[in-house]
Amino acid sequence: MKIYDSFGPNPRALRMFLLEKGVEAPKVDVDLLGMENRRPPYTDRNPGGQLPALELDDGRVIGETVAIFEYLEERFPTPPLVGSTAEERAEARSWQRRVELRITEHLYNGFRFAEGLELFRPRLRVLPEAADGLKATVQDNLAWLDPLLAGKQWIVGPRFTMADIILYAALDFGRGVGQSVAGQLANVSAWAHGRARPGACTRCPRRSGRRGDLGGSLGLPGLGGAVLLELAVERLARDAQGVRGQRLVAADRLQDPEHVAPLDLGQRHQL
Ligand SMILES: N[C@@H](CCC(=O)N[C@@H](CS)C(=O)NCC(=O)O)C(=O)O
Repeated sequence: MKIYDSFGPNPRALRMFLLEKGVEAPKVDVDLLGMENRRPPYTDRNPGGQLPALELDDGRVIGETVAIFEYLEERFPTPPLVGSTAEERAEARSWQRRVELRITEHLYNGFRFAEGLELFRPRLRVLPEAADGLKATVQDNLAWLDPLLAGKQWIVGPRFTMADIILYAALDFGRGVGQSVAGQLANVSAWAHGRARPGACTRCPRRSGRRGDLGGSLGLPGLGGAVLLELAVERLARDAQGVRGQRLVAADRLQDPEHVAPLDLGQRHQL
């Protein structure tokens, strides 16, 4: 098994999923900025032309983050991140659909059609005129989600699932591109900051130096400096941590498996 990896929230979500499962797999870095993902040989393997992808030992390549999650869940059922019964799986899948169809897809397109415009113009049809509406839709649907999270530890309820990982990766990305969660959404904020569980984050080092202004100095007008910095920091952290980081996380999880919260996840995984 081999992961085609890059910066960006979807590959990050897969790395988190693997860490939660305690599964290690070799990673091949694909140059997303250089559009390696949009041409052969990558598109021969994954015609969707996006990341991540999972190559199986028999050479087949699975694209689409959720399809990869579902495959990994079947191969490595413990701990369950979809569910261990038909009912649990159905619950997690219905929340995954809601989260993606109502929130994360609009958030990503809002970015692609605005701050990411020049990066995405050569890749797909961009609709700059839709960006503001998409970003507003994200906020509308976060406002819809907010009361539904009241009194809940995780999106599904008592169980941490792929829906938490998917939403967390998107909202943390959103923070870096001007699509933060509105402060008045107390339940979403509490969930995103791990405050849903008192003390969940007390042991977690804060990531620093994530914000800044690299401006257009890297020759990518339209891609905000904050995004570039975020991507650079993410890559550096990933490269620096590598397998050692994964082992530390796995050891930490074993000692204290209860203390895992979404933001905690991002920080503890250094991803
Ligand atoms: N529907 C895909 C979306 C994946 C996606 O948007 N990946 C981004 C990285 S986070 C990507 O490949 N962007 C570069 C591009 O689209 O060319 C999935 O769920 O896996």
